[in-house]
Amino acid sequence: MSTTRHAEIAGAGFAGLTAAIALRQRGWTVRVHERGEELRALGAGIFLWHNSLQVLRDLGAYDRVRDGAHRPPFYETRIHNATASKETFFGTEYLTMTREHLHRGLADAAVEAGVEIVTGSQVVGADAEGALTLESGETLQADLIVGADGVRSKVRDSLGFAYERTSSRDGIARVLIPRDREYVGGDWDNVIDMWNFAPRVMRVLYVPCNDDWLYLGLMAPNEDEEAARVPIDLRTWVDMFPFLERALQRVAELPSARRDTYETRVLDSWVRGRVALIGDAAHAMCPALAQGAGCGMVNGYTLAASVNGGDVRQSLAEWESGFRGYTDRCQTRSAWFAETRSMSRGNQFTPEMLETAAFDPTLAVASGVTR
Ligand code: FAD
Ligand code: 5PR
Repeated sequence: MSTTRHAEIAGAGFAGLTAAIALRQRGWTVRVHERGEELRALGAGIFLWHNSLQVLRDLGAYDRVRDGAHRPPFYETRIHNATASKETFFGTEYLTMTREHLHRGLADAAVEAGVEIVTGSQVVGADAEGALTLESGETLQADLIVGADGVRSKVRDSLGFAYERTSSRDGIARVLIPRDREYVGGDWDNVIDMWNFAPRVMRVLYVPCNDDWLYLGLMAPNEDEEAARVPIDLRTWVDMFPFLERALQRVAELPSARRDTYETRVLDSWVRGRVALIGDAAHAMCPALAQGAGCGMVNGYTLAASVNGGDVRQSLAEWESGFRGYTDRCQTRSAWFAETRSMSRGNQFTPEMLETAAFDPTLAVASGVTR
């Protein structure tokens, strides 16, 4: 009788791919279903912090992600164009990169590890006994089902997990444009979080991703029709950020600009029988602490480490009670930042606010100490 255990995963995003690599490296056979016809990441840039970078190191995927990413010297906060703080987070490491770069690194590592990825495969639901159902009507049995199918998770909703949901009052248009030193002069390697409150609330988050690409996040309240428009209303943005005019012109020229709002969803549980939820399916959060993908990757990794023997159902329940706290606290803190906009004051990344970023899941897994 074969002792190899098998996992079916819904969603080839950052969380699903991380779980797939970690399970495969622990001897599981793994199949990932991605509804998209191609493997790719939507969106612009992303931050990864120590917690998820430690996961990448343990999976052997760190070097390929670091190469082609950016390590900003400072996280600078400006309010009404005056510098409020230049933070280094007490040495907590982080990298910025394009989403495409991170996604390609994870997808390549998954394929090298022997994960089977099926594109154009849409999941419609799961059951707690370990069955995954596809749109084609096919039902697949597994020892473990992972729902990593994002904020509108079919796996989650087919099983009727209960959740509380709060929507954000601000939204953000996220774009990548070519980097140019002229946009901000000598500070151009920093992350620069530029806030304005008068005469209206508008914010530009400036994030170098590598030598060539700059991620800009243009945030405004949803109710401000001019500032929330996409493609962006160039005059409205240049009025507020005149020194960024050349960069904003490039943004206005982009054909495919989109704008997203965000929400917090807190589930009563992440686990039902043989099914576990990770990533936005389990814990959609506000982006303020830039930890949505990071937590998803950490939880995919700790999940794989937790089902390394014994009864899968019991291991999953222990995984949730042992590891969920870091994500819950991050969700709460991120939602508070989004609600109060208090990041604009600078020096807001206190050790408490950095708890999830500084967490080392590889040490927790090795030592068995969780919280
Ligand atoms: P997703 O990335 O949504 O991936 C889900 C995958 O599943 C997709 O490939 C999708 O096509 C597939 N799928 C969906 N439904 C099905 C189905 N039925 N069948 C098969 N496949 C399916 N996080 C960070 O860590 N750092 C940041 O800097 C950061 N910045 C952010 C900025 C903003 C403005 C926002 C809104 C979010 C930010 N986040 C950040 C959060 C991050 O984007 C998400 O948490 C992360 O993408 C979630 O990853 P995931 O793998 O759970 O889900
Ligand atoms: N961090 C990042 C981000 O994209 C956003 C925020 C923080 C990387 C989006 O606005 O505070 O909202 C934030």
